[in-house]
Amino acid sequence: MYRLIKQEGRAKRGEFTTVHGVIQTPVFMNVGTVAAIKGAVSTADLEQIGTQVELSNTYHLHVRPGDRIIKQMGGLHKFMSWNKPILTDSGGFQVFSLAGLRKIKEEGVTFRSHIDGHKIFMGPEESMQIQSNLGSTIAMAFDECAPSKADRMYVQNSVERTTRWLQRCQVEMKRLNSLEDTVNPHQLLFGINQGAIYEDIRIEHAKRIAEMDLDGYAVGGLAVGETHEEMYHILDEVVPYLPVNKPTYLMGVGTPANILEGVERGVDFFDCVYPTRNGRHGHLYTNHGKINLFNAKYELDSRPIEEGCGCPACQRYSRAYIRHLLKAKEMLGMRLCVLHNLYFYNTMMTEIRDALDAGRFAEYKRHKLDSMATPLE
Ligand code: PRF
Ligand code: ZN
Repeated sequence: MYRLIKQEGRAKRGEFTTVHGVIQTPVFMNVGTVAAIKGAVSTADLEQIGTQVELSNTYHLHVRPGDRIIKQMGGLHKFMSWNKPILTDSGGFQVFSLAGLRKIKEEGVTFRSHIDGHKIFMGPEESMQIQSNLGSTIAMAFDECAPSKADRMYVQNSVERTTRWLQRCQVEMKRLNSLEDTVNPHQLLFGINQGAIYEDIRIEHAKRIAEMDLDGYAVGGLAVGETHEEMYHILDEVVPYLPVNKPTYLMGVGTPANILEGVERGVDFFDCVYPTRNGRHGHLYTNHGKINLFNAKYELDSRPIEEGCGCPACQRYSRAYIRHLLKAKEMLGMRLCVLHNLYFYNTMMTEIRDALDAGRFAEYKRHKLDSMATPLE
């Protein structure tokens, strides 16, 4: 149940109530693809750094350890000991981006496991069944994310099939939620808008799915090779056709700047591997831009990653020490960097919500972008 608390231009400040708790939006979901946040970050850590929603992947968990095992263990929440909301991506995107040799048909997609190469079939029903076994709070529709360079004819056909898949997802999710031994009988379903960078295809598709009364709407197929300006333009064109009284989710986006631009255009949910992936490589987000701890200039730097940061890394450790850990390939180095980056993202989202509450988002956005573009040293 989504409640629109406040709007500033198109930017939305919302509250999404689920069986696993309330999500304050705009929100950044912390990515734990295989039910683990990369960088040895535990669910206890997530609670400490202000994570509201964890995101896992249908495809990965189906391949290993298997969704049936997770169901037998009482569902994903119990399995990973996380009692707040979880969103699962449908497998659509991962099948197209990861898995080898694939064949797309009306029924679904046949592909090979990236673990052991065995053949797997996944269609809308299979994706819903797997997500139902996981018992996530929010399931994503099974879609095709067309390549950014796909021609118009390909995208048109692909989007039409994605719409038919969405109808099948909705029917199957309804059936699964009514079964007696369902892990989470209140599982929600979000639809996904596609259409590459063809505005008219995007808008037609947005209108179609908006009529379907889903629990939320994602904009997929962006951040796949188009320019930032193209992405912002598509959001300008498409978000107005998605229901304002439902959450909007921009999949796989992005940098802090991308998120600020997304919020301005009406997005509620974001997710991205940047804070975890960059953290593992010693790339850290600060209010004065990104820093790379491998840089020699931090060898004797006794300051925390960021002065005034409340994260577990900055509360105790110096840049010099964390740099040493990274260079020594100690797991603690990666862990501290990932904790800082996730804390940075989560804290930015809190600031965004506070700014929206105060009717000062435009001002906040300008200051944050200015500050991030101005290095300290
Ligand atoms: N579809 C799905 N998951 C996604 C995407 C998509 O288009 C993207 C695109 N950035 C990220 N994750 N199902
Ligand atoms: Zn910090």
